[in-house]
Amino acid sequence: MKFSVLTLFPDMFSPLKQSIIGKAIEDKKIELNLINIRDFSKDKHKKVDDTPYGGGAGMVMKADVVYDAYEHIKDEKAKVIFLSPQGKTLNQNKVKELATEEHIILLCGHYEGIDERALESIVTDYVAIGDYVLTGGELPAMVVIDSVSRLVPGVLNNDESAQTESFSDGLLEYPQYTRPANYKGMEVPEVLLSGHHGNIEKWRHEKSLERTKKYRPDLYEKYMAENNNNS
Ligand code: 58G
Repeated sequence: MKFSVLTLFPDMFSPLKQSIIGKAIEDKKIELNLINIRDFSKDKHKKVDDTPYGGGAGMVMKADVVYDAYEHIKDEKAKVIFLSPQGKTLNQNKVKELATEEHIILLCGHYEGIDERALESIVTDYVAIGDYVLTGGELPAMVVIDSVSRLVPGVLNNDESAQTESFSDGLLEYPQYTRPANYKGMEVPEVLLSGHHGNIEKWRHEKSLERTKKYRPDLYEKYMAENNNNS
């Protein structure tokens, strides 16, 4: 899986060089191609933005500079995602769909956004990570890269965990425990020490339902309607 990022701030992506995603890049399970949009400014002052037509506050990224940066990495087969508060909110289903792509291009805006004509010519998908406004698309782009990368085979130690976890069945994850069995008087639930895999699975499913009902009643109702049961 290859990610190409068009950004004015390529250094903001250094956190991805840490931990699991960093290891996946080293192991060539994923590739991260950072393109500095400013390198495509033809202006002697490396200008990338200008004041908005019609007036108003702030600056707008210029269509020609953004388009020329895109042309440098152009790939007809790739999805081009613009991270924007106007996009469709990312969820685990969209993440799964993106994980089947070979090459994803992420376009990050800054200031008041990007000239609409550049967006119309290159963007295939508009994605938001939530209903709030940020100063740039870089943090959302990192969220997309992280969430999609962990579904790429070989990125997690345990590929099974990405499939059996929260949201794969529309429920929240069950609680986890590790040694010691008694921590400050708080015991690990007996069933988890029993070695009875059938009972453990049943207990975990009950806990998932209980948590989902308590913290995400919206997801709980959806699960109950889809699975048509009353447990
Ligand atoms: C309005 C405001 C239009 C993604 C800002 C365009 C990007 C939030 C998200 C922008 C973002 C999100 C400029 C800064 C996009 C541009 C960027 N804010 N919720 N801001 O995913």
